[in-house]
Amino acid sequence: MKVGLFIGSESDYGILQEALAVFDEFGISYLWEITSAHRSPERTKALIGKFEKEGVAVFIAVAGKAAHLAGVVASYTLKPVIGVPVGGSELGGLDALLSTVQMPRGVPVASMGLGKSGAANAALFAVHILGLSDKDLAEKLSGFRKKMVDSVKNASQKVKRQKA
Ligand code: RP5
Repeated sequence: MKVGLFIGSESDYGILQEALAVFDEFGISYLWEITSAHRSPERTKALIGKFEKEGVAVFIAVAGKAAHLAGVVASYTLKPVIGVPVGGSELGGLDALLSTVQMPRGVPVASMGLGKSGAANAALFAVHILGLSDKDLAEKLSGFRKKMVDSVKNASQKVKRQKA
């Protein structure tokens, strides 16, 4: 099973990379394209169908400003859709956050937080979804969590040493 990712503009590429790095770490295949809910609506619709035919089980849509990409993707697919709002607009990303999260009842989007950590969390959330039907992946996730605990402990010890 693959993950399909869309970014609304070339300017979102730096955010996309955060998600791709997570998939590389977990050995998950993905497809990605630049397409916009507003600038290329027909292309967006066609790509959703193409990605589904190619085995995409979860979609991630990354967009800024009036960020309708995730919502539009959700309107064309029954696969789960995760939205990542992008900051940096004149409104500081609040526009993208609200556009992504405030979906009308009936067409859900799982909205993450803004920007790079939102993209990394979107990828991890996709791993959690895929892990429901893939034992090896679920074990990898468990290993990832254990490593995180170790890194928190190490940070605590390091800072205590430095401040002693
Ligand atoms: C959105 O508008 C894109 O997702 C991007 O985050 C934002 C700005 O796009 P550009 O003007 O940089 O192409 O559609």
